[in-house]
Amino acid sequence: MRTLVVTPTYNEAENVRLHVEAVLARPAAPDVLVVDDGSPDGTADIVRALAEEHPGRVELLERSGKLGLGTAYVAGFRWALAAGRWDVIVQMDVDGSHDPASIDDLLAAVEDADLVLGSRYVPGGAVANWPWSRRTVSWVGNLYARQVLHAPVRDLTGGFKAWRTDLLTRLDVDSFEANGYGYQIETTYRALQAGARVVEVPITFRDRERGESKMNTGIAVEAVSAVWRIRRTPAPSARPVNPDDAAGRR
Ligand SMILES: Nc1nc2c(ncn2[C@@H]2O[C@H](COP(=O)(O)OP(=O)(O)OP(=O)(O)O)[C@@H](O)[C@H]2O)c(=O)[nH]1
Ligand SMILES: [Mg+2]
Repeated sequence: MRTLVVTPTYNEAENVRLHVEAVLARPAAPDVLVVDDGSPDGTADIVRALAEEHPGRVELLERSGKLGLGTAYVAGFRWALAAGRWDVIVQMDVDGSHDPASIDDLLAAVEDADLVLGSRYVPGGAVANWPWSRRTVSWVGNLYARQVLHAPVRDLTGGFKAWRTDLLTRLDVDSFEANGYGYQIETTYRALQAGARVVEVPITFRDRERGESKMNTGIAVEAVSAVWRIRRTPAPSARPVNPDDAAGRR
């Protein structure tokens, strides 16, 4: 399966080279797309150098300013679907929290699934070196979202996932609205609504060791109300389609 790993970055100059080289070295030989939001620390320059070192395997999508993780993924997915070169798209963070070695497990599972979630909360999954405060927020947030949405998955807020590109096409990535943690919840929920085969594989999540976290209380609070909006919004296939919109988007 031809695979692309999409990673959004904002001020990740200390992490991006390590991440890209580790991804390229996986046995499946994935390509990499970095979606950078004009990082002032020169993250994009490092990606440009990597693209020269690995011709045809490293792509950079630049946006003008920090516009949020959710819209970065939408832009990256849209770009990848338009290019049409990949069967599977993996999304993951750049900061070492998602171990590139786990890409192998996600890809093995996506042979028989449409969406694979790297999951901290199934047997074998774990969270390493997170303070109890973040563990609690994550655990409670997951429980809350799972209950409100009646979603039969253990890790709804994780950001390490492998998508079959045909599922993303079916879901219409432009319909994704949430931006922070809500984005992870929304996209997995849309897949469930669409009847996709969603599978969880265990991962160990590690706290970042370099660079600064972009997570803040506002992002967590946004997710609390986002869950209710996500529940109210019908599945993409059930929404009326304006033919003009649809033509303009593709
Ligand atoms: N392009 C882009 N990337 C972002 C933005 N916000 C965060 N990211 C990236 O998204 C990924 C996750 O962000 P983090 O800051 O690690 O957030 P987190 O993993 O929830 O929080 P920590 O565990 O504290 O690191 C990282 O690769 C970030 O560089 C943004 O606004 N635009
Ligand atoms: Mg992180």
